[in-house]
Amino acid sequence: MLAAVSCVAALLRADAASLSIAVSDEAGAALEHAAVALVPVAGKGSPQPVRAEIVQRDKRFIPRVSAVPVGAAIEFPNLDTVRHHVYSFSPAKSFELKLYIGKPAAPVVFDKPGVVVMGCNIHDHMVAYVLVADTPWVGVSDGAGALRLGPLPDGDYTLEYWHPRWVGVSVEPQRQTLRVEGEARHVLTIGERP
Ligand SMILES: [Cu+2]
Repeated sequence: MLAAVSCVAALLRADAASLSIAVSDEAGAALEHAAVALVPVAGKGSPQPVRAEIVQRDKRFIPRVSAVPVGAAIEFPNLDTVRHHVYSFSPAKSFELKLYIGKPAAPVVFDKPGVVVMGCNIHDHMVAYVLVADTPWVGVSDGAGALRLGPLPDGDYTLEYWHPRWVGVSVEPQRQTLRVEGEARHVLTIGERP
């Protein structure tokens, strides 16, 4: 019985940490739409394949910014009554979903890390961004500039991040290393340039 209890305690400890991130611009204003991933320094994050969705509605991609683990299968349902033609030329994922309405037959699998920029061939203003990272711990900052990753083990991590402010400047995620222990907090400042 004692052994069982200590085993449960060890399991809880192994995944007891979390990281809360506050994202702001250089003036200190909360910044929405920062894509963030926390990649373990030792070994891989071993992400499980996940499913996600980027909807087209009112000639916009929703969400505009996503963060997913490597291997994620993303559906692109078109809820508009006009056809869209979704494409990307990004090295991390080059693909094309030719003119369609409704849901394409197969999701698009994002199998390489990096930032993927997507557009619509018909509507030039439509654009969406996906940060793909080799870890299960990913997120996007909300309207208050906040996001929380976890539960995850204590340890050393590389924080990868990218923001649409950098469109036209860089589509490379920026990186910094940090140690996460317990309920950790981190302030991330994103300027006009990486
Ligand atoms: Cu379109």
